[in-house]
Amino acid sequence: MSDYATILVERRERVTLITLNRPEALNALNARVLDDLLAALADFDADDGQGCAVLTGSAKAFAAGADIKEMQPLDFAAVYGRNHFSGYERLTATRKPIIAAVAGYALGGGCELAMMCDFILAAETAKFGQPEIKLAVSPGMGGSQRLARAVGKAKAMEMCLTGRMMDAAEAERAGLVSRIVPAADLVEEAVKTAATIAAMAPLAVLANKEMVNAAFETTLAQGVQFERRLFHALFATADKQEGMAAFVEKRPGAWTGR
Ligand code: CO8
Repeated sequence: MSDYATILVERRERVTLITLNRPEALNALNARVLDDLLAALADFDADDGQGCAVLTGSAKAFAAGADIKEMQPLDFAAVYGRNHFSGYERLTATRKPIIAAVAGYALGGGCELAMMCDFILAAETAKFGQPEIKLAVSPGMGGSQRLARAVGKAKAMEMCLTGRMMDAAEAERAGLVSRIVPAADLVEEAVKTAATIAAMAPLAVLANKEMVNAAFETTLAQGVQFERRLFHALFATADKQEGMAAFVEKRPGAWTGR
């Protein structure tokens, strides 16, 4: 457990479980949530004992968006002048993987936060949406870009222009979530998946995350070249020697992270 005001942080062996904890506001994202998340993820990334994180909310809401009551008094000068909400982008600099475990509402900034994670596991109760247009604004934390990349232009455009929500089944069909699990099992299943990742050789985990992310930033030829360079680089690690020896000797690998 932790001293954060808006999140709970728990270490389960090599998995860090972060739970958004503003039940009075359906986990709406305010400035304090951002500070807490940045601090918790920086600790997680720096801790050699931790291999994968899970970010979750409550049964009712992963997060119902940016905190509308905090945004209400702000004008253009306030948000543009301070580059409001740009801090959330810093979460994507986390080098180890983060799984979003989404039950209930993931709306606006909540949907955007889930999409900043490396993949999304959804409970059958999950509902995703970018309803900002109903407030006469728009996504502001990457939603228009990441949703379009995740589900394609047609669905992303319809969701941003109408504010309609996508349920878990549609989100899985569209490729927004990796899979759907029963709501009662969501956190345990996400932690189990995170433990599987955290049990892999740490440098290979970083490299795999980095190369999949490169697919969204490069041409195909550049991405394939980047992948091959990282693949070659992994042959310089002690864990590669161990991993292949362990396979041949029919035993589990014992990683050193070197
Ligand atoms: N911000 C602040 N408080 C919220 C938010 C929110 N986003 N969502 C819910 N709450 C509060 C409610 O005000 C309510 O508080 P109170 O009891 O004090 O009135 C409490 O949480 C419970 O909510 P409801 O009573 O509304 O619960 P319902 O079950 O009736 O409805 C909904 C659930 C449908 C999720 C409803 O709460 C809702 O529509 N919420 C707002 C959803 C939304 O519009 N999200 C987008 C916000 S804008 C955004 O995210 C922009 C991101 C980019 C910002 C970039 C800035 C530059």
